Amino acid sequence: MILNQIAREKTKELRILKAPKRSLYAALDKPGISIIAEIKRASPSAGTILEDINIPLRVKQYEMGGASAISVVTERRFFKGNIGMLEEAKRATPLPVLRKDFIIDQIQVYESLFAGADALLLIVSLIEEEKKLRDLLNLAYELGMEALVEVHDEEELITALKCDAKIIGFNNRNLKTMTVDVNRCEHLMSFFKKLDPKSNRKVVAESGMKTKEDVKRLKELNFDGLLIGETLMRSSSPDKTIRSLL
Ligand code: IGP
Repeated sequence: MILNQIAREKTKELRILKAPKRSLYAALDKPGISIIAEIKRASPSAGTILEDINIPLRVKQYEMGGASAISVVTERRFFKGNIGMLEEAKRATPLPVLRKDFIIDQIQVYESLFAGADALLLIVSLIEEEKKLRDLLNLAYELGMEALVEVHDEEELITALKCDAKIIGFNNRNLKTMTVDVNRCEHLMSFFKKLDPKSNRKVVAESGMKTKEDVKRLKELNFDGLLIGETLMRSSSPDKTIRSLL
C-alpha cells in the first residue's frame, strides 16, 4: 500500500521535472529589448558585491522593473553563489531562470535541471571542444532546457553557430583577462549579421552595462536582450534602475 503511495508521489515529482520549462527564447522574442536581470553576490573582478541578499524580494523587484528573465550565478568559490539560490529564485517568480555557472560536464546539466533551471549558460572559451559543446547543448535540449551560449570573439561565435546555438551571448568581458570592453558587442554584432543575415537566433549583450546610453546603443544594434548584473546588484531599488535604463 505504502509503496503504491510512494510510487504515485514519485510519478508526480518526475512529471514536474519533465514538464515544459519557461522559455528564455520566448522571453527574448518580445518587441523591444528584454532585460535578463542577474543575481550575483561577488565576482573575481568586483570582489564582494552584496553578500546578504533577500532573493525572493530582489527577484520580485527585478520583475516589477520589467525584467524578462532572471539569471543566478551559482558558482561557489569565486562568485560566492550556490545552487540553492537558483531554487529560491525559481520559487519566487514566474519568469524563466537562467543558471550561470561554469558547466563542463553532463552531470552539471542534470544538476541544473534538478534545481529548476529553465536555461543554462555554456561558455565556449571554457568548453573549447566543439563536440563537447554540441553534446552539452543537446543534453540540455533533451531535458527540455535551453542554453545561452556565450562567446567572446569571432572564432567562438563561429563555433556557436556550427553547434546551432539558438541563443547567443556576446560577452564584453574577456574571461581570460577579466577586462571589459563595451565595444566588443558592437564588433561581434556586425560580424554576426554578415554570417547569419536572416537569423532567427536571439542575441544577448552581456556585462559592463551601466547607463541608459549603453542600453540605447545596444538597442540600436538590434540586440534582443541585455544581461545586467553588477549595476542592478549595487542598486537599492533595482526596479527603478531597470525602468530608468529601458
Ligand atoms: C553580468 P555585469 O558586468 O553586468 O555584472 O555582467 C554578466 O554578464 C556576468 O556576470 C557574466 C558571468 C559570465 C558570470 C557573464 N558571463 C560567466 C559568471 C560566469
